[in-house]
Amino acid sequence: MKNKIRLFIVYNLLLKFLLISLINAQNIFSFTPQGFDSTRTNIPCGKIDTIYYKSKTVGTTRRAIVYIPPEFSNNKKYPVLYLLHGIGGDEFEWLNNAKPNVILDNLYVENKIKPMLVVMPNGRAMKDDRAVGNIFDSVKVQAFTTFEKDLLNDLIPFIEKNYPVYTDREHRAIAGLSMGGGQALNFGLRNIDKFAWIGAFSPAPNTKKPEELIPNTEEVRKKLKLLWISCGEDDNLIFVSQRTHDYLLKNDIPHVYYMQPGGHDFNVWKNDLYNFVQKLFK
Ligand code: FER
Repeated sequence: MKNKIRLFIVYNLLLKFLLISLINAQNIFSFTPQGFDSTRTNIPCGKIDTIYYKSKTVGTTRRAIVYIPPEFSNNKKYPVLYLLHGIGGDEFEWLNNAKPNVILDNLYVENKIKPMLVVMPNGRAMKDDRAVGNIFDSVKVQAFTTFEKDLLNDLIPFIEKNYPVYTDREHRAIAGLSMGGGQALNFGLRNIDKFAWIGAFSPAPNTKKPEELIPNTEEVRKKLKLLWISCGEDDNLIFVSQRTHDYLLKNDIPHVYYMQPGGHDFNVWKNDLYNFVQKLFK
């Protein structure tokens, strides 16, 4: 009899462990459900602002897109996600290809995200920042590096002056796709006093080499709230994610490493956005 009870307890514990693992795994590895990016009627909707800010870095007035969450109020304060585009994109790339406003509106109505502003800038910090001609031209690629200054010294101060947002690191996130993923890692990890949440979706070879990217392993281990690296399994750039992940593992730095089916495209990045924003500011 005693043995039977013992067996019963062990069996139950095992079952519980299995269920918890399954739920946890699903938390990270859940593919977008049907309708996640379909416009719903009769739900509160966010709004899209187009803003223009003076850039001392570039010497021009630059444009960015801002998603304002549903039920926005000037009497509240909001956290901010800075969401960056890829090498062939500009400030409209996310909006035109991923419907981030619809994805976030749907998550908000289901109580799955904190209300947040999403700022989508142009990460090619040069006078002519259009994605025309040879987008791999070294001057244009260099402009993705210059954007760190524009972001920190021009855009973030503009947002914080013109919107009711929190200004501490724990209420500021940076993420991006491909070149923007490299920027999110390079800028976020170098300015850990400014960003507590970092997401790299299929980061490109502009991502610094691991030793250069994270010389301060102890600080990163202690201070980061979320470090998210993901990539499509069939993406040619997967070596960038892999080498960064290996270094993080070796140095015991907690992070999400999310390999998903797919290539270098918006199916992957929409799935990233859907999952990443649910983890922010919580
Ligand atoms: C490269 C390959 C791809 C590179 C950048 C990319 C700077 C960027 C791709 C993208 O943003 O989609 O060698 O070098």
